[in-house]
Amino acid sequence: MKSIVDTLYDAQLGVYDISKVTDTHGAFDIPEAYRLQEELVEKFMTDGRRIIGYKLGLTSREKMMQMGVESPIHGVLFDDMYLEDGAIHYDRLIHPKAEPEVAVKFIEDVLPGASDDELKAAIGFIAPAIDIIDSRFKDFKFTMADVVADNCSAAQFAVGEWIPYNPDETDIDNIKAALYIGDECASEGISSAVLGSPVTALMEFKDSLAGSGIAIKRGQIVLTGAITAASSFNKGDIVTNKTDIGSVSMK
Ligand code: OOG
Ligand code: MG
Repeated sequence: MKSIVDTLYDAQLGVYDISKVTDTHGAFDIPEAYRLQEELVEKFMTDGRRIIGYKLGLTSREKMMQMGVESPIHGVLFDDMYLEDGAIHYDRLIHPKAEPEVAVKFIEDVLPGASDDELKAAIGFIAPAIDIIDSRFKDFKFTMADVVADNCSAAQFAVGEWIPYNPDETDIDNIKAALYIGDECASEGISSAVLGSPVTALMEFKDSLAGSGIAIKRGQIVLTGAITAASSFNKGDIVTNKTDIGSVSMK
């Protein structure tokens, strides 16, 4: 029988959906799910993909309710997921959905065990972002262990213009965001929906890495998690996240 990692890897590269691996391979816990994610990430890196940051997921109540899970998760962003020109690669997507998010860019390393203040001081820029999620599981139905092993449904993402972040001045908790599919507003929300503040989500993420030896590196991007529930879209749609700090579109 094919391993969990090979099953997820093949589904992603072959662009087809699969049953939950907790059904086909039996239940496993969250630490094991992160171990599988790491193995999957290593397999992709052997193919030449490069880690450029991380994504946080299920950080808002709306997303937790939509997906039926109850605590935040994290995954890896690769260089070829970044849509610098906003052109969506549909040939790599099974059943994509879009989420309005706030992205941050780090200008200093955040070492394991860093304090909250050190983390804040290491954030150089923030920007509006769209996270395209594409669960490899049928109908986006999964347990927390499944979705963690599947690199948190990571697929592609776009980021708008970066603006400087100042921990004392930037009001990162009150950014209004509205996701448009074409001319239609699919969802709207405010960045405080993400655990009260995207910075809180980042702090929890940093703390969760403490035992793993992984550091956030200078230059890396982190998607801080969906502000609203995710919305489906189709080929040809212009998808836009309109926010108080600017907008970003993809097509
Ligand atoms: C998991 C990924 C969730 C977010 O921002 O909450 C996520 C999923 O819903 O498929 O990216
Ligand atoms: Mg997301």
